[in-house]
Amino acid sequence: MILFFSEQGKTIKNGFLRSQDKAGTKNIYGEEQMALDKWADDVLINGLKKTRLVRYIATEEQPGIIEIENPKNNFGVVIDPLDGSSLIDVNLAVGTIIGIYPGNVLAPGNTMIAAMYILYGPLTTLTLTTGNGVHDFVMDEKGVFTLTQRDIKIPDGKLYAPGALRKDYLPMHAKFIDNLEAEGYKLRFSGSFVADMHQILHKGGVFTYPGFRGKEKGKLRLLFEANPMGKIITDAGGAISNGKINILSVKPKAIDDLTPIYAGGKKEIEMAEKFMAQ
Ligand code: AFP
Repeated sequence: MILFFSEQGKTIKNGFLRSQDKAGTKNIYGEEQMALDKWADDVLINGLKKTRLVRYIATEEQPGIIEIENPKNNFGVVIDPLDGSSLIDVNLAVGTIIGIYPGNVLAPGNTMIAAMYILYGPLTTLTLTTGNGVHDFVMDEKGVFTLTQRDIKIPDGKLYAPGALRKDYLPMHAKFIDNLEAEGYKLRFSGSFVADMHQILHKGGVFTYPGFRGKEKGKLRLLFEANPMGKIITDAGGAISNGKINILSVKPKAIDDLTPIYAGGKKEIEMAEKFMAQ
């Protein structure tokens, strides 16, 4: 992990300073890549290759699963190197999401042994679970992380972070959102899944990027976004659903699978499933 922050003596801040441009290439979802997306991808992949600590690496920026030669362990890692990269040029918080499996990454999320995200905001923070609670760390100027909050549990709260355009909502989802609004939930959506989920984790409520008209599977990625975040929110006493079932029980078919997401407090996820079943 520290590699990501200190590659060639440069911190992540220097990475942000160095490049805020488009890379001129597209990822497997057809989305334009930022130079920083590619930089973060390279740093993480090369760092993992050097350590040989894992066998499989899949990232949001790569077309296939990378298998490392002569690995020391059988672990598989899924990485969204820079989540929320459309916010880089406006200096809003973005993140890195990582999930670790005991073996190949094309497995249900509930087989993950650890998950974490890093949030690059005014502070760089790390939120981590290895199955024994969710813990927050803050990074100092040397790249060293110090524990700031142990065993985080999602509180009751009334925030909602709704992705997609309202005009494209499916009818059941529209009713769910109407219900949240009627119950007094406050809107908080930045366009960075990591930043939005971090807020939900600490203040309570629900994040959703639903399936919508023309894209019934939604926009977010099962392997790189939903599953690691799903493990974190679940280990913090919350839940994650695709509107019908727990996302963590879904067996991925391919690394680029998409999924509708409802993630947050148990109460809100039960409410979402109730509305989506109508
Ligand atoms: P990137 O990782 O490609 O920047 O995508 C960000 C994201 O997957 C997620 O972080 C946001 O919640 C979502 O997209 C925002 O999507 P919209 O731009 O459609 O609001």
